[in-house]
Amino acid sequence: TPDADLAVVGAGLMGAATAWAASRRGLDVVLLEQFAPGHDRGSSHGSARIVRRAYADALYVRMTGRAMSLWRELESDAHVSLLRMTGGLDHGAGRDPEGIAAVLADCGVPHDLLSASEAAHRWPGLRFAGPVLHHEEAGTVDAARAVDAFVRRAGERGAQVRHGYEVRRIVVLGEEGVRLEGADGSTVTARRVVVSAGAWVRDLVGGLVPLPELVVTQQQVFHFACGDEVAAEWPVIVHKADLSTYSLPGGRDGGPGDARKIAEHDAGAPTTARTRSGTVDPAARERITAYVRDWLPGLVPEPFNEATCLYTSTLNEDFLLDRAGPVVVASPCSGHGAKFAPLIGEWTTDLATGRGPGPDARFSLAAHG
Ligand code: PYC
Repeated sequence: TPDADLAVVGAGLMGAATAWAASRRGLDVVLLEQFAPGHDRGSSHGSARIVRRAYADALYVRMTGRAMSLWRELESDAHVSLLRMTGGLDHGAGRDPEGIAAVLADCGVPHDLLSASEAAHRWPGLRFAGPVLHHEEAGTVDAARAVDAFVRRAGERGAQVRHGYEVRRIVVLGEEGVRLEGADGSTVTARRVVVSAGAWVRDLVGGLVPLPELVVTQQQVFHFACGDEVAAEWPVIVHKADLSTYSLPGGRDGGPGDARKIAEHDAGAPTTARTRSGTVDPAARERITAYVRDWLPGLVPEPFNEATCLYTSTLNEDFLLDRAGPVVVASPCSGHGAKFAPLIGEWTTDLATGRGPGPDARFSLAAHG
């Protein structure tokens, strides 16, 4: 008999959420992570990620609703506070606030459209040009604490959690499941495996699953101190004009929230998990500093901290969630998956067990061609 019903490779947000969902359904789970808890080598470190309902796509809007309820379930299950609701703003012609408003209206998500001057009056220290979409059901989730909460509650339900365990190879054993071969020479067997390894996904399953083209990029984030306490209360913001940016309350990763984390969404440099530099490009720092002076003049205009992280993206930024034999591929989340983590955990468990609604067909291997 296998060592576990389900092995999960990678204990970032998606793997941790899978271990939580699967252990809540009574599965015998082993969660394997190559690095130490809280490591900063992947995509799930730091305190702040955006949660929001605003998408120009009804599928994602509906998913945000289910994810939001599941975040609340995790908070109550783990007795921790993870969400900080600030409201959200979307603006800039490239973001199409009116188009998103129409989708939110169809999906029954409360929102309002403000003129640039109404928004500037309501949030002093921010600048706007053109209509601004505001919705209340947005804010941040503390990613690092969320991973801890998922893993702790999975462990308390019997999941084996092994940090510092590097899976070198996954061998499919047909109907019997999989054998995972560790760098230390040991093996783990399981009926199914969920591979939620972010930027390491191709190394692990490239030979087993027909993966579509995936691009790993090193993203660069900057922290700016709030010039006054009003800025600490600003909503999360997604802005697409000359640059495509997001900004949210959040201090130096893990630190207090009296600062803003600001970054470009689409300016990451292609890299790999093993060769990334881990250092910020000075040109990116200059672009964001100029952007802050222009659009967020209420902040102290020089970053006091900076960091890098990885995105692993599909070409159209739809998630990749599917199963080939006993192997479930969880995500690449294309830089916008954090807010959906507990829902993705449900879906990967559905895929592994063959029970439950599972993800939309848009996230299948076939849909990604
Ligand atoms: O999806 O809101 C988002 C997001 C923010 C930063 C990266 N993705």
